[in-house]
Parts: sequence; C-alpha cells; structure tokens
Amino acid sequence: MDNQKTHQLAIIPGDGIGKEVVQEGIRVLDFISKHSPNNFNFETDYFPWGCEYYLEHGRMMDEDGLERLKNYDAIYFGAVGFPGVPDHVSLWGLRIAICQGFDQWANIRPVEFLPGVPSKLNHPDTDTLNWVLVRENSEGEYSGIGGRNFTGRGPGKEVAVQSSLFTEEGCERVIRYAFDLARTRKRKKVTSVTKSNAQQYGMVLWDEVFARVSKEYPDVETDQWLVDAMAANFVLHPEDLEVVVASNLLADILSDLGSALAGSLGIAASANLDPERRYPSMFESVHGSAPDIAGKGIANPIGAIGSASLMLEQLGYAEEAQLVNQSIRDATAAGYLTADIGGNTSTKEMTDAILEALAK
Ligand code: GGG
Repeated sequence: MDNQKTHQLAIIPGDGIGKEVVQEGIRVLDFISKHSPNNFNFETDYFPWGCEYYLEHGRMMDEDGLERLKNYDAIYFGAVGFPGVPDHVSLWGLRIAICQGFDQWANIRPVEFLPGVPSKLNHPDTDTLNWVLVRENSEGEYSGIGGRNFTGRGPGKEVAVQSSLFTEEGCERVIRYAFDLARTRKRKKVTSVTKSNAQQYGMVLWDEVFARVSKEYPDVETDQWLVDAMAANFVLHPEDLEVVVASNLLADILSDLGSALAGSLGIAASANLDPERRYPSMFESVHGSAPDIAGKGIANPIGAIGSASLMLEQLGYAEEAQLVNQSIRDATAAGYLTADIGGNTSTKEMTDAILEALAK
C-alpha cells in the first residue's frame, strides 16, 4: 500500500506463559494495524531467547543480541525465568541485559482498575483510582555491584556484598520524568518512595534530588514516603496516589502490590523506555513466566495486550492505544474474566472478546 509506514518489531516471547500471552498481543496489533485509518503495519522477527535457549547454548541470548536488536523500532517481550535455570541467571541474562544495555531507564507501570474485575481493595469506587508507578530501571539496587566470598573463609562463613548505585543524574532523570508525566494527568501529584531512614547514602541523595526538582514544578502536588508506610498506604488510602516514583527494587515491589490490589498481576502492563529514543524501548507484561500454569491456555493476556497498547502509544498511535485500552475494559465489563481474576475464560477467548470489542 502506498506510503504505508512499516514498524519493525523484535519479538522475544521468552519463557512459560510469556510465549502464550505475546501471541495474543500480536493478534491485537495485527488487527489494529489492519483497521486503523492511519496507514501502518508491523514486520516481526522472532528471537527464541530464554531458559530453553540457555540450556542448549549456555546463554540466555546470543552474544551479539543487543547488536541484533538495536535497529528495531520496539521490542515486545513475554517473560523470563523457568525451573532449571537459576532466576538470577535468567533475569540478568535477558531482561536486565536488554533494559540496561539500551538504557531503558524509565519503567512505566500503570495500575488499571478494570470494570468487572474484583479488586482486593476495600474501596467504594475503584473506578476513580488511577495510578502509575515509575520505576527507575537502570541502577539503584540493580547495579549488579558486589560479590561473594571475598574473605575466602569457606563454607558456613561466606560473606556476600550487594551494593546499590544511585547517581544524581540517574535519580534526576527519572524523577523529572515522573513530574512531567504528572503534569499530563488529572490530579497532578507525584509521590516519591524510598527507605532513606535506613539507606543513608543513595536514598538520601534521591530524596534531595526529589526536593530540588519539585521546586521546578510548583503546579504539581508532592509527597515523600518510606516504603514500609507506603505499602500500608496502598491498602489504607489508595485515593492518595497518582504517580508514584521509586527506585528499581522498591517500585518493582510496589507495582506488584498495586496490580494485585487491582485484581491480579496478570492485568499489569509495562513499558521499559529509553525516553531519549537512542535505542528501542521494550514492552512487556509485568508478570513472570508462571511455570505452574504454562501451557494450559489459561494465562491472562490483558497485561501483554496492555503492553502492546503502550507500544502503540510510543510509536505515535495514541488513538489506537486508547481503543485497545477501552476494548480491554469492555471485555472485562462484559464478564470475560480469566481464572486469575475470578472467571473461566481461556487466554484465547479473552483476546477474542477484546478483538470483538475493538471491531465495534
Ligand atoms: N515480564 C516480566 C518478567 O518476566 N519478569 C521477570 C522478573 O523476575 N522480573 C523481576 C524484575 O524485573 O525485577
């Protein structure tokens, strides 16, 4: 077709249910590109990386994997981790290798309260809740600095060191991202979460940067919390939250809590962004590979389809992204619910229902 814009996608289904849900996201992307008035399509290349690949080749991805990925417009990712490969080996060998290799320093994790999905919160009107977690995605507790057995003292007396790295630039860019995002939202509020009473160097630096940057955004409401108190606040005062920004580890934990409160990890979408667009960004459901349900056809595809919607938005198709989000809401409101959210709709039927809503 004349002047059709083609987007090159790298698809990494990964492990377990990652393989199942990515397929569903691709169905939605195919449908939306065929039916959009904007003239675009996707060309996909599949990369068989993950734990099976590791067991065969001794690596989670090819040695030149980043080189092979770097010219794609986006990466669509499933999940990583499977019994037989230690979790730290699989995570560092694939997901973190890509996030850090492409400096995808902002991990955006919206928490959606979907109609018809039973929330775990005791709140009269979850429809009014509208959170997004902004996870620092390049350093912090995931700096990888440390080691084991420095002392050589042997079994039973081993010492392990795991350091966090907080740079002023790293803190500032993600905090600024959170403020800019808050400016586009209804309430215009940013909550920063640390554990700076106990982590007296890096997280105090984070707090100071947050206080400094906040002065440039007088129109944005702010507050600062310790993570333990914030975990309780997620449950007790969910209406206090809008944009929540935190370090790599803390935001990972809080976003799992947030999506579980909204109903299930299965509905949580995410975008690992290089906001400067030097490298491809990566879109993935928040959940892991769920070996216990892999291959059964019951995984929830909503997180993966929501991640495809975040990808559409980043590629410049905001209206199409909105349509996908609305179709997810229409499908759950109509009672299509997978097992994790209280129903018995299969993975494929859930996507069918979303496609049917999209077709209307
Ligand atoms: N699709 C996300 C995924 O596979 N996550 C696996 C995991 O263990 N992630 C931990 C992390 O990102 O910190």
